[in-house]
Amino acid sequence: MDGGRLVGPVHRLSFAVNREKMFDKVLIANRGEIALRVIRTCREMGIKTVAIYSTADAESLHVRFADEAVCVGPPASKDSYLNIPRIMAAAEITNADAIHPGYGFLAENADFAEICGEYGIKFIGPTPMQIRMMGDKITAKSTMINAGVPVVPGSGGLIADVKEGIGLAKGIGYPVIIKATAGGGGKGMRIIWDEASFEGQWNMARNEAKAAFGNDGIYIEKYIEEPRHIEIQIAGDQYGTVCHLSERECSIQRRHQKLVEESPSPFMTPELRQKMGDAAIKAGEAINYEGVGTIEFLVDKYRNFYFMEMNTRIQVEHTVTEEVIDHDLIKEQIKIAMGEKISGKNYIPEMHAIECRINAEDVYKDFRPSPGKIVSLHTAKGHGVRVDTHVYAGYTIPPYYDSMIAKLICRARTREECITKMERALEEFIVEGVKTTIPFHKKLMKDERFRSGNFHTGFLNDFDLGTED
Ligand code: MV4
Repeated sequence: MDGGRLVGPVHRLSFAVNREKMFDKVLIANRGEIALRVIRTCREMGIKTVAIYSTADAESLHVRFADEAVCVGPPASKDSYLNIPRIMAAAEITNADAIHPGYGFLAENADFAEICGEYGIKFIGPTPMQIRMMGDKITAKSTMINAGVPVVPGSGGLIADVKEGIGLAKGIGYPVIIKATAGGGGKGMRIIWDEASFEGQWNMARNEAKAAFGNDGIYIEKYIEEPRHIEIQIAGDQYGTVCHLSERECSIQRRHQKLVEESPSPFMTPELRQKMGDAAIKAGEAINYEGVGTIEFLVDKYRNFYFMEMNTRIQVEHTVTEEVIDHDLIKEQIKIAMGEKISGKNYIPEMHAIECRINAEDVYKDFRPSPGKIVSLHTAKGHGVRVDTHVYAGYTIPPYYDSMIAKLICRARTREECITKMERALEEFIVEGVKTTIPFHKKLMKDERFRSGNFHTGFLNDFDLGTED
């Protein structure tokens, strides 16, 4: 298919009037493990699936396991997984009623969600307006303030110039952090420790934001030192009901890339969960949130918590929540998109789950990507072990996309048992042909600090990997 050219939207009746609520066919606008993850749930729900793929992914399992597959272009993401006209053409020719965007790529692209609507294709996720509001961090923050959700003290809006910034920082008190309103996930942030370095950092932040997002709007906040990153999973239906599905501890990350997530958080207490859960529900209710989403919080050592940002998509780490509450979150997403009501009840973890992200990276070479052919593979198995992956022995990991090749998730009754199980699972997880993050995870599981549960987002800054054995 040469894609590219579009013949205006085909006006179908809105799907709610046009047919039974049930989707007949879903196109998955993604690749890798998440594409496969969505296909699996669709099959269990009796929904046909359409995979899209780039020429680099012809041998990927998501292509094989879908009912149909459409090649949408060459390897570069902008020409394939981000190419909206080609994806819409694929949905049109296969007659898909809905599109699941997965995570990354177009999952938080409000224009894409809007175009789906114009084509009479249901975007499985929030409305374009909800994506836009949460995508702009200043708008998101002011929405949360109005909803009564605690936020980090800060400028409360865009800052016009250095002088205003310096004045505000004085009021807030150093250290402060500069963030880009179009940023998120750590991009375009700078910490400022004193007034002397304000102007330099300000200029750098502005230029970075302009270059990265084409938007140089920035704001400042009090810098919270040594925070934990704890997020609350929420779900909202089309009728305004919002519930929460408990927390995930996501403080184990390196350069803003999460490596390990777990639920419950070892720092959580029933009181804190109640408060953070209430705040997350208020956040969702404030925008009538439709779909599954995540409210990210910074939590300080006194268990004060502050709204950081909202992710309006399914996340990589949704699996740990699935394991501890025993629900399929992709199924929930699809049911919500089909117009089903949710019960409105909240969930608390009944088990402990940990996810280790297995990336094709050389941890001894600064986590440099290690694409190439997987010569042999033995994934972990056994009681309480789950592996979500699109790879197999003989598969070649292409160099064009992110390096995550598998998620290893263990579940047990207690955190201690879960760590023990993870150690066992990591030992039997063998990947030959490419380097992976498995050696990192093995060391982490033995680390006393990790095992104690007493860590924050800076933990990996001084984590000693030792030498390669
Ligand atoms: C902060 C912060 C401290 N104080 N904001 C990083 C990702 C982006 N979502 C916001 N981030 C942070 N915002 C204030 N006011 C520290 C971080 C931060 C961080 C947050 C979560 C997980 C890892 C992190 C690593 C470094 C900094």
